[in-house]
This record gives sequence, structure tokens and C-alpha cells, in this order.
Amino acid sequence: MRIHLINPSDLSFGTAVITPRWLFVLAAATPERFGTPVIVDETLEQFDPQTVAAGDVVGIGIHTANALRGYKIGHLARERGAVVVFGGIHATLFPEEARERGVADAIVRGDGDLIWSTVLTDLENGRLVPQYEGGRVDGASFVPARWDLLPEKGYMWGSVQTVRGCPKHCSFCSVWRTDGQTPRQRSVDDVVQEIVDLRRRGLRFIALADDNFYPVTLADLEAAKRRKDPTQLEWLQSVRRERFELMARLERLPDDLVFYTQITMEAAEDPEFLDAMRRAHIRGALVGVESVTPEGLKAVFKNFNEAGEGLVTRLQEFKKHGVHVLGSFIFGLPTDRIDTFETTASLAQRAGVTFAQFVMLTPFPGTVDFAKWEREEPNTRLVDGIPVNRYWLIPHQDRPKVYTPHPAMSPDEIRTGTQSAWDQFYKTSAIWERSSCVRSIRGRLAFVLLSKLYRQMYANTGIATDSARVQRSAKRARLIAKYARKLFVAAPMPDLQVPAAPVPATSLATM
Ligand code: B12
Ligand code: SF4
Repeated sequence: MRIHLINPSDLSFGTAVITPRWLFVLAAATPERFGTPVIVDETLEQFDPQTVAAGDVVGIGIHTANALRGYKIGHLARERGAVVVFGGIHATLFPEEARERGVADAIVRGDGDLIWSTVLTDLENGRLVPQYEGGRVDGASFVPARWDLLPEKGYMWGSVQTVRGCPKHCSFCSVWRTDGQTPRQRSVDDVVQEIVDLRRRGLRFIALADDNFYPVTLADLEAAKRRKDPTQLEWLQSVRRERFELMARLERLPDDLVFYTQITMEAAEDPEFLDAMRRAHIRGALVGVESVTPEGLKAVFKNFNEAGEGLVTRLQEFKKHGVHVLGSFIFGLPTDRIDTFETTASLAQRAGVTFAQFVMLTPFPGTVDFAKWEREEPNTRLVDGIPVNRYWLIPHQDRPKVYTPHPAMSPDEIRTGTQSAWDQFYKTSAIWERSSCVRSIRGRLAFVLLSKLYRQMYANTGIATDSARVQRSAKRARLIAKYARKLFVAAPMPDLQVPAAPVPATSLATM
């Protein structure tokens, strides 16, 4: 009985940007007696059913965007006589769907770190049950990934998680509902050990696959002080202290390491935190800007963000402290108008964000937005016989691009407007101007290449309506990726040691 772990994707690029972490975590959570799992990431290469034998186990991890391909793999694996197990956020939210559409023998809901060995042991003993509850594993029990299984020449970035869960409650995001609002921080030792492991293997770019790297804000601490709530205050301070401890350890790693994380804009008000990030080699962060107007922010429950000129100042603050921003913007909010696209792309350029992504408002299951939309969207609006409120089951070529009705714009206006924002922000002259953030010519060329790759992978393959354009973009991305990867990997450092913890940090971290 061999274990196969498969990350589904319709498009394979030969080289992928970021390692899908779950594959390497589940491989590590697989007890030794089951042998080394076969890992297949379809963003690199398509799954070959011939590799599966009767009685093998095929574990498939799905989020909403790749669920349909995941279900196809379920069928292919079943036809080979395998036992099919689904996990991941989408299977957690729709276990019945994975059972029906993906012919799952079992579903794992929640975190797989601890429950996966139970699933395999049950299977071994002929006691497999249809559903397992993995729950929310606490930070200390997260299983470190098996990076020895990393395919050679596959990825540009490794991924290591340092914290899971987010205290906020944005309407379009499922994290706070599925992963909880209490940050679950991993032990500093575990995180550093994994990073050293990756660097030993020649990966020096590492995405910190965190929901929110800044889970305690200065405002949270002030509020706890005002409420005279010593228990809450101590807890918040301890979370903050651990962040600083982690960053102090990351600081001791080789200088060529580059980390990137996801963070809320509030960190801009905390210069000590930003400086610690910079020293810790955290060179960039995705900041969920979402909207540039106060009305837009209110619509997505993100009032803690700034709008207009305040937003420009806050974003510039990151750069001043040496942290590049990947600004993430959403289009299609009810308050958006036809001029929003141009205004947003210009603001992004003016605020000095290094990269930007422009996404169309999508009601993802598990979110407040989805619940509302599902209530309002009649079950009777069908495409290919599938209700639009189950859009992820509609084949890609027929799937609508915009789902939420807009009071002032047609779906096509939102789609072409979004495309125009990508075009404006990623035109070669604008990229070249932004590339001045790196000094050498080689660095600037790498910057241009990466910007073009990012755009091909994430914009053109997602927004285009005809499959010929999608295929053309995928082909271009494949070509760029082939060259871009060389700029990311470094010579392995097999002798790199795990740095010791520095002398305990000062009062700075407790505030
Ligand atoms: C890092 C990250 C990214 C990175 C890296 C992706 C990658 N290659 O891995 C980037 C920035 C590229 C990214 C992109 C996107 N992401 Co993202 N991402 C994340 C994030 C923050 C962490 C994921 C991670 O690595 N976690 C660590 C691993 C170990 O956890 P895990 O994947 O959940 O796996 C655990 C369990 O789910 C379970 N499990 C998973 N699979 C399986 C399989 C089996 C068989 C079993 C037993 C168990 C199991 O066990 C694992 C260990 O506990 C999550 C948020 C989150 N909290 O999940 C969002 C998240 C997954 N992303 C999300 C979205 C929407 C996207 C985008 C669509 C955004 C966009 N609009 O472009 C794209 C999609 C890109 C794509 N096609 O894959 C949503 C998904 C919502 C949904 N309903 O599907 C999430 C939940 C965030 C959110 N805001 O709601 N993402
Ligand atoms: S701040 Fe980010 S991770 Fe947290 S709820 Fe909002 S979108 Fe989700």
C-alpha cells in the first residue's frame, strides 16, 4: 500500500512559485511504516493515474479554486482501485460534495497534522470511517514539513508557517472562521529548524504561509490596558513577545535569505515591529488593502485600514522600514464605480507598492459574503446544469468570472476594468520604474522577469474568458518561469547550523 499525496491544478507550469505546504506536512505526518509518500504537485506536472496501484491510498487536498480538478483526480484514482481521502479547506466545508463528486472513501476536516496517522491506521485495520475531525491543532503540535521530499528544480520559494488564525473578521475571508480568531503560533525552534533545512537545500526565498504575521496590534494592547484586563493584556504581550523572539532568531540566519509574509496594514504604526521584520530578513509582505475608499472598507468589515492619502502614507511606511509591499486590491465592491480601477492602480503606484494584485470579489465558501450571496442567489440560475451558487463545479470554460451582482457595473465592466488595472500597473515602463528598488542591473532584470511572471500566472490565466488566451498565458508563464527560477535558488549550504537563541529580548517586546 503506497501513499500518494496530490495537489490538484488544471494548469502545470513545470516550475512553481511556492511549495504547497500541506503536501510536505502530510508526508511528515505519515507514520514511517507506510513508507515514503509519493508527492504530486500538479502545478509542476500532471498526475499520472498509472502510478497508482489497487489498494494504494490517494490523499487529495483541495481549496475552492481547485476542487473540480481534485474531484476528477478522485475518480481517476478510484478507477485504479485506490482508497481516496480528501482534505483541505474546501473538503472541510463541503464533505458531502467531496464524497459525491470526488468519490471519497473518507474526508478529513480541519488540520491533518495529528489525525492523518489515525486515518492510515484505521485503514490498515479495516476500520476506515467516512469522516474524520482534525480540528484546530495548537501551535506547538504543528508537524514540521519533510523538505527532504522536495523535488529538485521544482520551486522558487519554500513555505513555512509561523502562525495560523487571525483576530480580524473581514467579510470576504474564511480564515477567521475556519482557522479561528486566536493566533496559534508555532515554536520558534520548529520554524527556524525548517528554514535552516530549506536553506541547506539551496532555497533562500521562503514564504511565511501565515494568515496574519501581526496578530497583536498596538491598539489591542492599549485597549486591554484601558479595560484593566490583566489576563488579556498578559496574553497579548506574550503573543507579541514570541513574535519578537522569532524575528530575533531569524535575524541570525544567513543574510541571503529572503522572507515574505502576509500582514495587516496596522503594522505600519509599529516602527519597532517593522524594524525587527527588516532585521529578520522579512523583505516583503502581502498587505490586504482591498479598497481605496472608506465606503469600500466598511463594506468588507475592514475599517481598521486607512483609505485615500492616509493609505498612501501607511503603505509608504513599510517601504521606509525596508519591507516591500505586495498590495492586494479587490474590485467589484458595491461602492466601486467605473473610475475605481484607474484610481486604484494609480494609488498603488504612488504608494510605492512593489507588487500589486487586483482580484475580483469572489464569494468564497466559509465567508460572511458567501453566506449572504448564497441566500440571495437563487438555486435555479444554472450553467451547464449546475447552480451558480456552486460555481466551482462549473467547468472552467463556462464558469462566470463575476458572481456578485453589482449596483452600477455589468460583470463584463468589472472584468475588463480589473484587467485594465493589471495592464496599467504591470506595463513595462511602470515595472522598470519600480525596479529601481534594487541596485544591480541583474537585480532589476530579475525584478522585471518576476513581475511579468506574476502577471501571466495570476492575472491572465484567471481573468481571461477564452481558453486560447489562458493557454497562451500559461505557455508564456512556463517560459518565463524556466529562466526566473535560476535567479531564485542559491548554492546549497549543507553545513548550515541552527542559530542559538539570543540572550532574552528586552522590555521592548512587551510594550
Ligand atoms: C500561503 C497561502 C497562499 C500562497 C501559497 C499557496 C501555495 N502554493 O501553497 C499564495 C499567496 C500563492 C496563495 C494564493 C491563493 N490563495 Co491562499 N492561502 C494561503 C494560506 C495563508 C496558507 C496556506 C498554507 O500553506 N497553510 C499551511 C498548510 C499546512 O495548511 P493547509 O493547506 O490548510 O493544510 C492543512 C489542512 O487543511 C489539512 N489538509 C490539507 N490538504 C489535505 C489533504 C488531505 C488528504 C488531508 C488528510 C488533510 C489535508 O492538513 C494540512 C495540515 O494541517 C491560506 C490560509 C489558511 N489558513 O489556510 C490561504 C487560502 C488557502 N488561500 C485562499 C485563496 C482564496 C487563495 C487565492 C484564490 C487568492 C486569489 N484570489 O488569488 C490564490 C489561489 C492560488 C492557487 N491557485 O492555488 C483561501 C482559500 C479559500 C477557499 N475557500 O478555498 C485561503 C483559506 C485564505 C482566505 N483568505 O480565505 N495562497
Ligand atoms: S486580516 Fe486578512 S487573514 Fe485576517 S480576516 Fe482579514 S483578510 Fe482574513
